[in-house]
Amino acid sequence: MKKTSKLKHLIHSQNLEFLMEAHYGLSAKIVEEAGFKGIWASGLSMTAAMGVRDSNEASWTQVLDVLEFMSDATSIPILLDGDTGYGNFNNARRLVKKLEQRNIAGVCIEDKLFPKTNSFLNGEAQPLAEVDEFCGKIKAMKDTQNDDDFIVVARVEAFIAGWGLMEVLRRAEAYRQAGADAVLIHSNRSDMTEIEIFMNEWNGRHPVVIVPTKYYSTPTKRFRELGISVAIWANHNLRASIDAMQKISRQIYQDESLIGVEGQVTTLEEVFRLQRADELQAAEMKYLPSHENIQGD
Ligand code: SPV
Ligand code: MG
Repeated sequence: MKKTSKLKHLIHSQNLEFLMEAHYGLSAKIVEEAGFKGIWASGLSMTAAMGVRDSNEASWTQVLDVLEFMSDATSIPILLDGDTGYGNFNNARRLVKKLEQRNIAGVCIEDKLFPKTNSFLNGEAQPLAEVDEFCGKIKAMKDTQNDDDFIVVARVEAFIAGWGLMEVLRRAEAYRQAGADAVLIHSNRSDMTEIEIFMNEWNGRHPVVIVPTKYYSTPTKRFRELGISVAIWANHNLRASIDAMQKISRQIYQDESLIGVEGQVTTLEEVFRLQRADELQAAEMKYLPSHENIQGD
């Protein structure tokens, strides 16, 4: 099945489904091996891994380069966190074209202004896009896609910006009518109350995606009860790897030795396995001239 169709199935499945964050080829592969059916290419995580801020400091083509490695390394679909679409409708539709060329299954755009800032940084101070302008962007993206199953998710930032339920509903409905395949309702509260009141009013109109980073203590069964389609674990590979890298760097710095760490880190054999070194060895046997043949020339 095409990656786009796989993501479409996830979004329309009757069960709660999950996307797990990855931020480069290796982490994408690790997500697939863990059993996940899809990947969230997180803007926060990809930019943090590049050493820059989540404020469009990385150009969209630099993001595309990372995505290409992620896509090549995996067979499960990737949903790109496409920020605001990196400009107006024209930039966003060109993004769709380039994503399809790289076999990325879908993109999520948020109704903020370029350059954006992460929702958890001073969220209420962030201006939102005009609804009509954002709807035009969604339409342009849907009109541009070649593959009918390519997914566009519209992310509503009105709760984050402090606008309240009526504005969230107005925007979600407008984005649904503009052709978005799902709406992502974001909240920075530590409980799920905003999502709950939205789901009650929304009444199953269209698939809903959530990012429970801040309300992490809510049991997953509550997402199911509310009829959420997809939950995104948005940044946990990044955060786990930061912790691991900080610990190992500090220890090696202090010890000036590897004696104490060898047993704590992944073996080189595991690194080679993840890189599929065996496939290259087999290919060399098949395609490189053998030593005897070279000598015989
Ligand atoms: C991301 O992962 O970059 C997201 C989700 O956009 S959040 O950080 O919660 O805004
Ligand atoms: Mg983001």
